[in-house]
Amino acid sequence: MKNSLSLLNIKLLASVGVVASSVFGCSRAVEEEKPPNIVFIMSDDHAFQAISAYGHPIGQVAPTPNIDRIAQNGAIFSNTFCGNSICGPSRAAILTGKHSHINGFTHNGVTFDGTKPTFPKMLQGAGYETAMIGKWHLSGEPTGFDYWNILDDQGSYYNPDFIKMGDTTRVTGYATDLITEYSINWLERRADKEQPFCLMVHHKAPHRNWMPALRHVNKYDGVKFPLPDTYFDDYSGRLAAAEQEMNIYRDMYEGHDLKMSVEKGSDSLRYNRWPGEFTRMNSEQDSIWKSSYRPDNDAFHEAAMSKLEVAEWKYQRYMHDYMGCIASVDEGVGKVLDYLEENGLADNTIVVYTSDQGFYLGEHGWFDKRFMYEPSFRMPLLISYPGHIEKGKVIDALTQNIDFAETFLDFAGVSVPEDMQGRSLRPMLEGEEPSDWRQSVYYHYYEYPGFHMVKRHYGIRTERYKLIHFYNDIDQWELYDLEKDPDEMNNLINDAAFDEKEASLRQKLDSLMRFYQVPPINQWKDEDIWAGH
Ligand code: SGN
Ligand code: CA
Repeated sequence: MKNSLSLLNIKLLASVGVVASSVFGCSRAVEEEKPPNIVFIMSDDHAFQAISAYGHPIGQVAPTPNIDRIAQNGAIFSNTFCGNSICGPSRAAILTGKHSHINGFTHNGVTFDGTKPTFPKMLQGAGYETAMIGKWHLSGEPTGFDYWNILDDQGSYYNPDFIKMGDTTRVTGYATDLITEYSINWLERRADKEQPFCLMVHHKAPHRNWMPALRHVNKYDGVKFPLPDTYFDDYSGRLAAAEQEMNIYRDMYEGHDLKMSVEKGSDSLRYNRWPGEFTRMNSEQDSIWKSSYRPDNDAFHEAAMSKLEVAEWKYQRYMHDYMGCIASVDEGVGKVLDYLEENGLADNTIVVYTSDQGFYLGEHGWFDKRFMYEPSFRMPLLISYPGHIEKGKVIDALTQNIDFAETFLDFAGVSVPEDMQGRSLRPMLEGEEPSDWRQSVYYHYYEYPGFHMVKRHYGIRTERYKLIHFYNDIDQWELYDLEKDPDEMNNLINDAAFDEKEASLRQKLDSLMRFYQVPPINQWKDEDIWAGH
C-alpha cells in the first residue's frame, strides 16, 4: 500500500471528529479530520486555450468566470497531460490511475472492465457516497457508484437519452443544463448529509458537433476570435501531421458541424452526416434554432467569399459554436459552486475542473485531438480545497491524468494500491515541492486506422523537449524544442546539432516505457482498433 491510512482509519477519523466536536465545540482542527467531499467536474474536449484563467488569447475573448473561480480559490496546473488523447482512454486512465496498456482501454470502442479497481470504487468502499452523472462513454454500466445517470454513448445536446441506473429515458432539455440540474438534485436529496461524497459531473459539451443552448447560439455574433498563426500550416517535415483528416476548412462537415445552409433563404443544411442531432429537437427548439442561424448563413451566401475567406469564416463559425457550448458549462460550474457555498459544503469539498483531453482550436488548421502535440496533449486542471490549497497557486510540475486517482485517495485517507501508476498531487497542492518529482511524461495513442486518421504514436515530453515516434504503417520520428518552437512546426530530428539530445531522449523514453511496463508496440492489430467512435 502506498500510504498508510486504511478504510478503518477513515471511519475512525470521521467518528473522532463527531465525538470531539460535541465535547470541544466545532473547532477547526477537528473539522479538518473529516474526509473531504470531492466534486469532480469534467467536460469533453475543453481546450485549456478556452479557459480564461489560462491567459490564452482565445480565453480572453470568451471568458469563463465560474471555472476561473476554482483557480482563484485554489490551484491551476500549467503542465497537466493525458497519456492518450482520446475520450474513453483518458476516462479509463483517470478512474484506474493506470496507462491504457495496463487498464486495457487503448481506444474508443473497447468495453471498460467494470470489475477493475477504480478510485470511486475505493472511495465507496471507504464509506463515501458516490455518484456519476453525464457522459460515461466507456460502454457497459458504471460500477462503484451508489447512483448513476449517464448519457447514452456520446450523448446528444438536445433532448438527450439518459440511462438512470439501467433505465433509458429521453429528456426534453439541453444536456449541459440537465447534467448540472441532476448533479445539484443529487446533492440536495442525499439522505445522510454527514457522509462524505464523491460526485462526478461529466459534461458532453463542448464535444463535436458543438450545438450551443438556444440562449447562447448568438452569444458571440460579431466577435472575432484570433486566428492561430499556424492555421494554414503546410506540415513540412511532419508526415503524420500532413496525413490526418481533421482539418477545419477541408474535413469539417459543412452542415453537421458548421450548420451552413445550402442556399440563401433556406434552413436546409449542407452535408449533414447525422441529421438525428437536429431532428430530435421539438418544433419550438427547432424554430428558434433555425431563426438564430439564418441571418449569418444568409450573409455568408451574399458575401461571395474567396476560398481563403471561407476558410477563415469557418474558423469563426467553429469558435462561435464551441465557445457557445462552453458558456453553458461555465454557468453550470457556477451553479454547483454556489450550491456548495450556500449549503455550507464549500469548506470541506475538493472541487476539480478538467477535461478528458485537450483540443485543437484551429492550431495547424485542426479541430479534434489525438496527437501528442501540445493543444491536444495538455489538459486543463484546476483544483480548490479551502484551507488546504493556497488561493491562486500555480503548479508547473509535469503532471498526468494517471495522477488524479491517487490524489483523491490520498486526500480521502484511503490506501493507494501499489500498482497504480501515477502519483498523488496532494503534497504539491499543500505547498511541498517533492525533490523526486518526475522529469518526463509518457504518451501513447493507438486508435489508427480510425476517425480523423491520426497515426499511432508514442513519445516522451520533458520540460523543454518532446520526442515522438509515429509507427504502424509509417516509421517517423519527430523532435521539438518547446522553448524555441512552442507551436511544434520545426521537426529537429534530422538536425545534427540535436543528435545528442535525440539519443538521450530515446534512452529516457526506453526507460520510461520499461517503468510503465509497456508491451512491444506492434501487438495491436488494425481490425481490433477500427471499431471505435
Ligand atoms: C465522434 C466525432 C469525432 C470524434 C470522436 C471521438 N464525430 O466520432 O470527431 O473524434 O467522436 O470523440 S461526430 O461528428 O460524431 O461528433 S471522443 O471525445 O468521444 O473521443
Ligand atoms: Ca473527449
